[in-house]
Amino acid sequence: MGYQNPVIPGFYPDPSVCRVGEDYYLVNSSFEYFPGVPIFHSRDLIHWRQIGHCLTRPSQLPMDGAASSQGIYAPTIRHHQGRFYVVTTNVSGGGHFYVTAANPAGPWSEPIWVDGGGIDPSLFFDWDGKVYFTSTAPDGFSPGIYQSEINIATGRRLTEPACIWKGTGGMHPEGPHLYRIDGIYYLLIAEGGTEHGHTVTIARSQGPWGPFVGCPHNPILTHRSLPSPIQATGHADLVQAHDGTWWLVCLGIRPVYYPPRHHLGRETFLAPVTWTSDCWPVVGHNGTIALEMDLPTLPLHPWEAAPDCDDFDSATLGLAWNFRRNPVDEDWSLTARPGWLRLNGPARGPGFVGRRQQHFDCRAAALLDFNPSVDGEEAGLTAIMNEEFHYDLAVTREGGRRCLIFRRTLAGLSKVEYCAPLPSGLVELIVTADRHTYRFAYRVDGGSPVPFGEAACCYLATEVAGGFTGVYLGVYATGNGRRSSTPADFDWIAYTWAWS
Ligand code: 6LW
Repeated sequence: MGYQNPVIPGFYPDPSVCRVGEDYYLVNSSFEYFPGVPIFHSRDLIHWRQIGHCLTRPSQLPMDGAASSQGIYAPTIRHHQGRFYVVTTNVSGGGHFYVTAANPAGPWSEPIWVDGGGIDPSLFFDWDGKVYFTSTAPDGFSPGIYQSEINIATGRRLTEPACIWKGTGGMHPEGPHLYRIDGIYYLLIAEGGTEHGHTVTIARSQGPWGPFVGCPHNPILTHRSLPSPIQATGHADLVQAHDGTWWLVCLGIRPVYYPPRHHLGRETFLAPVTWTSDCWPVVGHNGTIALEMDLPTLPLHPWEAAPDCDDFDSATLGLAWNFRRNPVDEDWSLTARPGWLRLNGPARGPGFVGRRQQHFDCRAAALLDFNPSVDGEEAGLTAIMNEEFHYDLAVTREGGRRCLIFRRTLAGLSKVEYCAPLPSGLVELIVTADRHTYRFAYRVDGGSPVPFGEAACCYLATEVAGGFTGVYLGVYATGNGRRSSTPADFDWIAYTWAWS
């Protein structure tokens, strides 16, 4: 009996969840990655399958010029009168907006914008038909949780933003969600910042505008100062299950080293919630959660495992595959060479297709057909946190010869550690990870893998590289200053893992 945390491993932060009947839907922030806001479906809050993205069109998600860890911040998903609403913030273009859909798998509408700054917007549909928009402080306002009544059809604020709670004194009051439970209004927020001081706090009131009184046992969830393998728990959302039990999703990290360093990003965790006799929530084990949660769950409903390998035989990329920012049509194709992913190395930064590294122990491999005709053209496999921090195993051309390179880029400083001539023909590029090390290798003509470089995971960690995301494993191509004259074709990409 029980389940393992995280319920969605890898870079899936700022989770928000809603229930429709016996179905649960969850969204995460996605920052500079495109498509944006992945959406998951579950029948038991434990097994989640991705069913799509909420932001699949540049008109919904313009990200030109978005820096790493900018773009889409925390979202909230709600369901009201037959429609789904996902509200979020594009900090690189436009600010707060929401999209709606009848089918959570999409298509989702064009954005409906809500003016005013701040981040972490949430929507609450009250019993009297009023709709409230809640977020962190708009620009120029003092820290706290602010709220307006809005016209849900237009996004127009009907009342000026008003501070409804400043929290318990932790820095960065954020991630607000308003609920009406047995006639009482509860306001759940995060405080302390999304690092090791992260906490979840809650307050309640007789009305949606307050005054809100804090829970006597705040913070109701925190791992700060605890010797737990889970740290930075915070940014949560509450949901009542179809059997009447209560649950909470939140983000957390799993550092591998000391001092704490995490490279998989902030992940989605699940905790049971019980209520005290005076109607305050108790999260998990008295305000903490564990990797193994040995307790009664909803009836389990596992999904069929996603395929380990994408052989690019379909007309669209699998849901796990993302671009960095808006893709440019001429940079990639699934039809130019049917059954292959073609990347036409752009002159600017690389054309990239990748997926989150979701497991400490995993292996990614890709079969590449690339015979560069101009020195400097490049295509390969990468483990990347951001443009300044990544490890690459790539085919390039130097001095008129095709060669294989292994390169580390840390703090923007790149060094080719190994370079060796590479005969023409297909080459399989491989990276194998454990908790501490990425080991790169290549294979030609079906031979045994040849080791070709290794690098420490910890130097791609958030504490070193910064930001809000997590490591991606992917393929790329670049002309390094001019568009490649030779396309890079990938026959398949495989990602396999061992739970750890
Ligand atoms: C998000 C804020 C936070 O907007 O980190 O963990 C920010 N919480 O609420 C980016 O994910």
